[in-house]
Amino acid sequence: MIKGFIFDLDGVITDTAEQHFEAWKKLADELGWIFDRKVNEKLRGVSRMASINIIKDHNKANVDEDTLFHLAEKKNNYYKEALKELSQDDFLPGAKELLIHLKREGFKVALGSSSKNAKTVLSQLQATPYFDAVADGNSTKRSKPEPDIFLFGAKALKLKPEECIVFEDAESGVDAAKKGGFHSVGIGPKGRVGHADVRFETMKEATLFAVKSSFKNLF
Ligand code: B16
Ligand code: MG
Repeated sequence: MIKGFIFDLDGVITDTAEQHFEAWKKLADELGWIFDRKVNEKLRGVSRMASINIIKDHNKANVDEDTLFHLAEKKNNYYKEALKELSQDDFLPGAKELLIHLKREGFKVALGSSSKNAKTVLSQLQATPYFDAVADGNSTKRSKPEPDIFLFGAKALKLKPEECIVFEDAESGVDAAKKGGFHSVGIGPKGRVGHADVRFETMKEATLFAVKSSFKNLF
């Protein structure tokens, strides 16, 4: 029986991929590193430190852990500056409608994001009231594809994994949901989230009616 929903943030509720890209690009340009959209795609749902390691490895650069941490911090400052422009108009189409519908029907709702900026993003969107709990990049040590963030969210909702559906746009996020024993909805192309239990191309198609129809025996 489904009692709760756990939503990834970036790529599900809103899309700040462009702001992340611009911030990483600015840092990479300063360092003389190569960074393009193809590398950026590998960062979807990946934590900040794991992201900078991917970019560093792509450039075959030799950087110690301490410097790497400071570079990631620099990128984060660029990203945070861009977040100031985010507003309640920046929900992905369909996301706000689904959150309102879930509240109205009495489902419990948590956030399950790798981002350490998740609370700021929710606040900029004015989305904080739709969530009963927030699990983010500050909540657990291990990030996706480990299930820890979603398990933290489910625990905060006082629900078991099998009572929750996780919404994810990243391959590693769907892996994390499955590993934790959650039901999963993938948002995006088959090549990325085709391994989820159910997949929708965008959040627009993921209405509560469509979700209930896809998980018939669980409602
Ligand atoms: P931060 P999600 C993820 O958010 C982003 O998809 C990913 O690109 C980013 O590197 C990660 O958050 C960490 O973000 O630097 O703000 O801590 O999709 O898990 O909501
Ligand atoms: Mg995401």
